[in-house]
Formats: sequence, structure tokens, C-alpha cells
Amino acid sequence: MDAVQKANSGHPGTPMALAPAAFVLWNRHLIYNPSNPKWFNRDRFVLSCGHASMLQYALLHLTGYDLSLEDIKQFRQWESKTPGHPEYSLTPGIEVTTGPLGQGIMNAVGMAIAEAHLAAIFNKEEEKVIDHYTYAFCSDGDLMEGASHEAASVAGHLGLGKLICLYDDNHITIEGNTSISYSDNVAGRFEGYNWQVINLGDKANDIEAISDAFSKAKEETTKPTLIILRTHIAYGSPNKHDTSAAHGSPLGEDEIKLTKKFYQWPEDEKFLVPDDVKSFMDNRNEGRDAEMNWNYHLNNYKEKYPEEFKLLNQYINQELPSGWDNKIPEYKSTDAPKATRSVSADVINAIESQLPWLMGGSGDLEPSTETIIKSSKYFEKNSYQNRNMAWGIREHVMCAASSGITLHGGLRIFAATFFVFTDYARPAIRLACIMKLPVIYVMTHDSIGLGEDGTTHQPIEHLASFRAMPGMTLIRPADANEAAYAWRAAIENKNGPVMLVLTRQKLSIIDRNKYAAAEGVYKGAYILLNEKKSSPDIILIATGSEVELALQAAEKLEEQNIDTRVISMPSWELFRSQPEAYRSVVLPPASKKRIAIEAGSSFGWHEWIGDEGKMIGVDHFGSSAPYKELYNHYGLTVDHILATAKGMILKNK
Ligand SMILES: Cc1ncc(C[n+]2csc(CCOP(=O)(O)OP(=O)(O)O)c2C)c(N)n1
Repeated sequence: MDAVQKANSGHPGTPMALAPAAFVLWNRHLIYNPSNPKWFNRDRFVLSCGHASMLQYALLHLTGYDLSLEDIKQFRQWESKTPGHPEYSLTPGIEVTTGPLGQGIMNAVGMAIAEAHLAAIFNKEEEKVIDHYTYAFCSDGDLMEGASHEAASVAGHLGLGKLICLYDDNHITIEGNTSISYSDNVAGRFEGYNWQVINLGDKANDIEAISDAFSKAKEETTKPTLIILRTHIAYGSPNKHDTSAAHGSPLGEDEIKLTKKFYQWPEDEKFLVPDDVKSFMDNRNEGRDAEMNWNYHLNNYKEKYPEEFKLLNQYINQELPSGWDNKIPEYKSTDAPKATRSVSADVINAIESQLPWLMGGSGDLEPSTETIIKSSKYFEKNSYQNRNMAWGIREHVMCAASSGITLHGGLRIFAATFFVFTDYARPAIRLACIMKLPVIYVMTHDSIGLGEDGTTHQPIEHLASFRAMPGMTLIRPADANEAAYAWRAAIENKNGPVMLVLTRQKLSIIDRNKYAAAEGVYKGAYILLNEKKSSPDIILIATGSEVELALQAAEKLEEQNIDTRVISMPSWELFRSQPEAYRSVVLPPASKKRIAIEAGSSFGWHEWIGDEGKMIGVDHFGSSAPYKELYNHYGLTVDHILATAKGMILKNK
């Protein structure tokens, strides 16, 4: 109450209502070490209703994390460790950034998947080195969101018994009582998903009942558990409890005094934490003992199973072994044309044995995204050791749980679907960018080049939209060898997501004896074909499948004495990160006659082509037809490039 009041913004009511449940969990059940928030075998806690952040900050402070009362007083202020919603990597003990409702519960599913997978691989009957629970608190908003359906459906299907969610059934959302918008039978819903449901009814302040529910949840290891708890928002506030007024704004000084009176707390004290409360809540000793106990078992494990122990460390540290990429094929220009999605399949299967911690899957499109790890099977109930995730047609949880798996640690994950269906996963991808998680998105069917499926399946604005997303590295390779380097760049990148944008259609393999080497992918853009004179008459910049067109056009332009440079530009972000000296060699500021060719929205391209440049793109929703016809109809042709180039040169003369 005090922190929200001081900030004059935030959500006091939900932390107040959930305080007893949070107390029970953090004091009696959750295993964690405040002095080492990253201890690997800790229980994970996700506050899916991130707006109730003050609940978690209070817990972190009271239990002994590096979060002082001063930090609490800085709630929602510039550069504080207590931002409006919990932020991963900013505040010790915050496992995941939450705020957009529904995300946290999906992330928690990923954490439980990671635990199940690592446990299946490493645990021995007598030494369970990976053995922890994942807990999530979720609110009405979390469960109203469609995201919760995907999360619960996956978790129930997989029987993730160590996932325990507590539903804060407080009947209040922003607009008022949930009766105006919501009448789901939540218990029935989750039973239908194959969850264990424990309905505690109106026992929000019954410490023992809540504690028993957590115990029962832990005992059921074949199904995830939902504990439903009818709470009262702003419990104790005489005028605001059970009202939406307690949701998004401070209670007000007078109301806080009345509430403190209700709790028999000194009315005029602010930020009061009595010493005995502090020592009672401090979990540092218990946390240290828990970690020491784990270390003891880990040591036994190391002695009995030295190979597995070594491997476990490799999973956790994920250092790339030397030669990890040796088996990635090099493609010759005389090889048959190959779709970049098929190259991705080659790469995954060329590296997976070197990187056993790599796992991934598709949203029911594996035959098209070509992302199966052939040496393994599907991750299923009772087969958690397998590395292929069958996410079903659930792109949103696929991406959010992939973040959860990454956050858990010990695994590297890729997630695949058609590029256009990133629309169903965008909120999760955005959060992965915010958290700088190195998830690899394998997005195939990257343009109108997918052809007959038509408008609904043809991504148009998607390239532009992900290039606009801070923290995303998008790579759209031009041929098989670029695609192989794109995968290398993705694996080597540890700081944020990489999205590989790949074709359905086959692409010729660029002759690297004639044109520059494919390593140029690392630099984001490189000169594939150099002009003959000291400076080019025209520069063609293309990405992905359109690089082939640019090269063909360049040959024709050369025949007509128009000296042409061709730049392959698979990644704007990688190029932007190059030194100015390199960028100005690739794109000399004085050469203003530039044409960009890309089968996608022209939005953003003026950064590279400048005011005088032209863009040959697709600024409409495409159409259903064989792709070559679409390319012809929409002017993605050599002739159109020639005409555009000549037009620019004539105009200048
Ligand atoms: C996806 C999404 N939509 C909207 C919001 C804005 N928002 C924040 S809290 C909230 C509703 C809160 O109701 P509930 O989930 O029941 O939480 P409580 O008020 O009980 O804390 C909304 C709509 C959001 N955070 N995320």
C-alpha cells in the first residue's frame, strides 16, 4: 500500500489479496536461495499477473534477496529495481518479465517442460539432480486470455505434474465485477484439460488450507494442478475491498490508515517492517542449506556418473565445442536448387549431435518447416527425454514456452512455423526480445513465393514488423550457403532472439567462385558482385529469394554497359552493427542510385536506398497462384529491375 501510494501509481489490491497465499508458498513450499537467485535446481516462481508486481517485490525483500526497502520505495521510478511490472534480469529473483496477461502461465509451461526434459535425461533412481517445481500465480485476466487455453492444453496433454498454478479468483477486473464479462466454469475447463483442480473456495486467509493444497499439488506428479482460491481484492481496506478501485491506483492516504487500523498495524507508520517479521521471513539460511544439500547430491552424482556430470555442465554452459559446425554441408553451384527451409533441415541434423542441448519443434507444420531432429522422437508424456516438441496448432504457447525453456536454462530451443503465423505468437516473441532470450525462430514460407496458398498465408508486412522490433535479429538468406551461415550466426548469438526467414521454393545455389563468399551473412550485408569501374552506376540490394533476380539483372545491365553492384543483405540488424567504415564501403554514400528488391513491404527500405532510391516490393496482400506467376504479375522480375535501373540512369542524364 505504501509503495503504490508513494509512486502514486500501481496496483495495491491484488498483492493484498494474495499475500496469505504468497506467504504460504514462499514460507513453506517454494525452495529457493535468496543469496544465489540463479541456483539451478531452485523452484521457479512466475507472477503471471505481473501488474501485482509489488507482491513479488515485497516477497523478494522480506526473504532476503538483494532488494532493499529503499528499492521498494523507488517503485516505478527511473532506473529502479522495482519497475511497474516484473522485469527479468533487472531484479534479482525475478524469473521472467510479465505484464501482458496470459504470457506468464505460458512461460511457466516452458519451464516445466525444461525441468521434465533435463530430469529425464540426467536423473538416476538414487540421485535426482534436476528436481524442482514451477509455480505460477494467475489472475482472471490470465485465464480469460486465449493464451491460457494453449498453455493449459499443452501442460495437461503432456502431464506436466510439477507445474502448479494458483488462480486468484477475485471476481474483479479493471472494468468492474467479472460478472459483466466472464462466467466460465474454470474448474470444469481445467479438469477437461486433464489438470488436477483443487477448489479452495473462500479460504483466501486460511493458511493451513492453502498449505495443504500446495502439498496435494506436489503429490500429484502426473498432472499439473490448478488451485482455485476465491480472494478479495484489497482485503482489509474498508472502502475499497472487492472493488476495481483497488486495482490500478493507490488506495489514498486516508484509506491506507483505515486499512492499517483493520490490520491492527500502526496507522501512521510507512514502510514498516518490524525486526521479528524480517527475521521470520528471511530465507537465506534455509536457501543456503537447500543449495548445499543439492551440491552434496551433485557431488555424489559426479563421483558415480562422471560422464553424465560432464554432460550436465555442458547443457548448462552451452559452450560450443570446437568443430561443432564441421558437418554443416557446403553447397556447390552445380548442386540442384534447394529451398532454404530444406537447408535448415540439413543444418539441424548436422549439428544436433554436437549440441545435445538443442531441442525444438513446430506448430504442427514439421513436414513443411522441416525441423525434426531425426535421431530423436517427440517429447511426450513418459518420453520427456526426446528433443522434438510437437506444439500442435498453438503458435502462441510454442513461442512463449520456448522462452520459458530458455529462461529455465540448460537448453537451447528453436520454434518453427510459417512466417505469416508469427501473427499468432507476436506477444511472446516481443517479450523474448525484451528479455534478450536467444530463442531461434525458424520461420518458413517467407513471402508470396509460397504461391498457391494465397493471401492469408503470404507474409507481407512481417519482415518490416520484425525489423521494427528492438532486439530482434532477422536473417533472410539468399541461397543454401547463406542459410547455413544464418544458422551458424543464430547458434553463435547468445544475446536475444534470431529469426531465420526461409523459403518454401527452391533457390539456385550462388556460384561462390564467381561471387563473394557466403560468410558475408555475418556482416548482415556484403558485396556479392562488384562493379568493374571505381564506382557503380547502380546498386541493387536484395534479400533472400530476390538476390537471384538481382544477379540476373546485373548481368543484363553489364551487357548494356551499366556498371552494377549487387549487395546481398540478409540482415539489417547485423549490418547496422558493423563499423561505419565497413558500412560505407558496402553502401558508398556518394552512390545514390540504389534499387532494393524484396518480396515484402517496402516499409523501412528508405534507410538503405535513400531519397533517390527505388524499392521493388509487395505492398498488398498477394494472391493465390503458382509463385512464378505471382512474381511476374507483381513486377518481381529481371525486366522490371532493368526498366527501373534504366529509368533512374536516364533521368539522371
Ligand atoms: C494482454 C493484456 N491485456 C490487458 C492488460 C491490461 N490489464 C492489466 S490488469 C488487467 C485486468 C486485471 O484483472 P485481473 O486479471 O482479474 O487482475 P486483478 O484486477 O484481480 O489484479 C488488465 C485488463 C494487460 N496487462 N494485458
